[in-house]
Amino acid sequence: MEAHDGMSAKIVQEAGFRGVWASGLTTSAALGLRDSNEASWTQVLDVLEYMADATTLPILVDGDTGHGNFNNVRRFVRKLGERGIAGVCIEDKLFPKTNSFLGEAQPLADVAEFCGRIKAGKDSQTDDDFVLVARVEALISGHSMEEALRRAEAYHAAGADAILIHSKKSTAEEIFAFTERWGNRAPVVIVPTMYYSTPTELFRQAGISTIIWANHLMRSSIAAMRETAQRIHEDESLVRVEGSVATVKDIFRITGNAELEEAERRYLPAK
Ligand code: SPV
Ligand code: MG
Repeated sequence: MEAHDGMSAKIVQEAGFRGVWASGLTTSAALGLRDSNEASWTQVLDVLEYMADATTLPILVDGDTGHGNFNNVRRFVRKLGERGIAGVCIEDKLFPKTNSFLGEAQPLADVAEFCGRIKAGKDSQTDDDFVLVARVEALISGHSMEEALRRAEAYHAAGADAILIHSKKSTAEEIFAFTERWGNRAPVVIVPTMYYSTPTELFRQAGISTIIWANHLMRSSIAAMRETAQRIHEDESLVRVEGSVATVKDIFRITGNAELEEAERRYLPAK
C-alpha cells in the first residue's frame, strides 16, 4: 500500500498491510512536485528515513530509473541499505523519468545498459534480503508482448528478484497474457491503477506475487483536505468539519505520545 511520508506509512501499518510502497508519484506530490525527478535523490532519501522510522513494515521504494546510470544505482542502493529499506524497484526508462500515465511511446532504456543497472544494484545491497524489482515498461510504451517478455527474461537473468509488469489498459488482459507466458520464472508484481475493476482473486489465481495499490492514500487525502479547506473557507467556522476530521487526540496516539510520557517517567528527574 502506497505511502508518501511518516504519517501515511503509519496508517498503512495500522490498516494491516504487509508492506509499504514508497511511491515516486505521491512522494513527489506530497512535496508539491511533479513525478519527473524534480525531487533530488537525497531529498527522496530524507523522506524515506522518516517513513522507515515510522513503521516496522518492509518498504519497497520506487527508485524510478535509478537516478542515473549504474553508478547512481549503486550509491542509491547502498544508502537505502543504511536506512533499513527492504527493496527498490527500478524502471527501464531514462533519467529524468516521466510518469507512465503521461504521453505515449516514452523511450525505453537499452536492455544491456539497464541490465548493468540491475547488476550494480544487486552487487551493492548490504542485506541479503534486500529485493530489487525490475519494472518492464514495454507494454506501457506501446511495444509488443514479445518485447516485454524479452526484457523480463534479460532482467531476471541480470539478477532482478522480481519483475513488475506495468500496464495502462483499463482491463487486465495484457497482464494475464504476460503471466501466462512468463510462467512464474520470477515473482510478478503489478500496479492495477488503471485496471482496478479486476477482482484480486483473479490475480491470485494467475500466480501474481504482489499487488501495489500505488497512490490511493495521497488521492484520498487530497480529496479530504480539499473538502475541509473549502468548508472552513466558506463558513469561517470549524463547526461543519469538526465531526468529520481526525481528532487532535488521534494525532497524539498515532505519533506515539504515550511512549514519550512513559520515557519521561523513566528519564526525567522525579518532581
Ligand atoms: C508510482 O507510484 O510512482 C509508480 C506507479 O511508479 S505509476 O504511477 O503507475 O507509474
Ligand atoms: Mg513511480
